[in-house]
Amino acid sequence: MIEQVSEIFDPSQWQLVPGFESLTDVTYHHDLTGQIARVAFNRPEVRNAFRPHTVDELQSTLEDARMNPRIGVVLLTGNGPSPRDGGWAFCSGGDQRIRGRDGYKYAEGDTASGIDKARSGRLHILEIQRLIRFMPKVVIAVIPGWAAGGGHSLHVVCDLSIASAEHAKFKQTDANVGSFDAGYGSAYFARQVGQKAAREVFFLAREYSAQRALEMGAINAVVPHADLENEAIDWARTILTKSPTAIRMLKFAFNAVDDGLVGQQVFAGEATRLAYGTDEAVEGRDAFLEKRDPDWGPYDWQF
Ligand code: S0N
Repeated sequence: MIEQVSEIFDPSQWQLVPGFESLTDVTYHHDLTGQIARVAFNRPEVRNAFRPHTVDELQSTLEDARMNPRIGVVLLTGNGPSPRDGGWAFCSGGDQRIRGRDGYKYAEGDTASGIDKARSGRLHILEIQRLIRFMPKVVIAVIPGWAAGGGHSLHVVCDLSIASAEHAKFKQTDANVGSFDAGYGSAYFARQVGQKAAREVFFLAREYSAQRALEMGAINAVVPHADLENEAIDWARTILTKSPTAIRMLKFAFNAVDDGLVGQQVFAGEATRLAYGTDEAVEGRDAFLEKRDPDWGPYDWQF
C-alpha cells in the first residue's frame, strides 16, 4: 500500500514510479494504467513554496513524464493540508527565506553572501514553465489551496486549471516581495484574462476566490474540495480517449500564436515528424541512400 501523501489523495488509484522513491520536496505517482502522472509539491508547512531542490525534483519528475510514451496527461498539484495550521496550497512561489541578493541558497548552510556562484543567477523555475509549456502532453493544474507568486505563474502556464471551491485562493504577490515574472506569469496571463484584469491582479496583489478566478477566465472549473483529485482524474481520462497526435498538434497550435519563432519551431517540428511518415518523404530518404534522383511522380502538388 502506498503512502497517503495528501488528505484528498486516493492511494488505491496510484502507484509509485521506480527510481523516484527518495524524493523529498515533491511526490511522483502514476495511475494504475500508467497513462496519468501526478506530480505534487510536498512542502505544505510553507504553503508548498519551492526552493532550488524542489525545482530540481520538479524537473526530473516532469521530464520523466514527458519522456514516457504511455503518459498522456500530467496533474500538477500540492499536497496538504499543512500539519501546522491546516492550510492548503497549490504553491506559494519561491521560498523567500532562502532568497539572497544573487540567487537562492542551495544547501542548508548557505548564506546569502555565500551562495554557490556556479548555480546562482539561474532562475530555473522558468525552465519548469518551459517544460510544462512545451511538453506534448496536457498538464492540468489541480489547485487545492493557495496559488501565489511563482505558484500563480505555474498554474497560468498549465494547459488547464481546476480549483477547490472551499480552499483555492489566488494572489499575485510578486510586487509585494520585489520579484516579477515578466514572461508567461504576467504577459501570457493577460492574454487569458485581459489587460485590465491582469494589471489589477499584479498591481494590487489582492486575494481572489476560485469563483472569481473562474469568472475572470483564469481557471476552467471549481469543484468541491473532496472531489478535486477525482475530477482531475476524470478530465485526464476523457483527454486520454482522444487522438494523441491531435492533442499535441492542438496544444502547440494554441501555444504558437504567443510563442513567436519558438512556437513556430515547435509546431514545425511536429509537422516534420508527421511528414516523415508519408511515402513522399520516404522516397526522398531512399533516393539519397540509393544514390539516385528522387521520383516525385506519384506525388501531386495538392490543392
Ligand atoms: C501564500 C500566502 C498568501 C498564504 O497566506 P496564509 O494562508 O496566511 O499563510 P501564512 O501564514 O502566510 O504562511 C504559512 C507559513 O508558510 C510560510 N510561507 C508561505 N509562503 C512562503 C514562501 N513563498 N516562502 C517561504 N515561506 C512561505 C509562511 O512564512 C508561514 O510560515 P511561518 O508561520 O513560519 O512564518 C502567504 O503565505 C504569502 O503571501 N506567501 C508569500 C508568497 C510570495 O510572495 N511568494 C514569492 C513570490 N515570488 C516568487 O515566487 C518568485 C518566483 C520565481 O522564483 C521567479 C519567477 C520568475 C522569474 C524569477 C523567479 C525567481 O525568483 O527565481
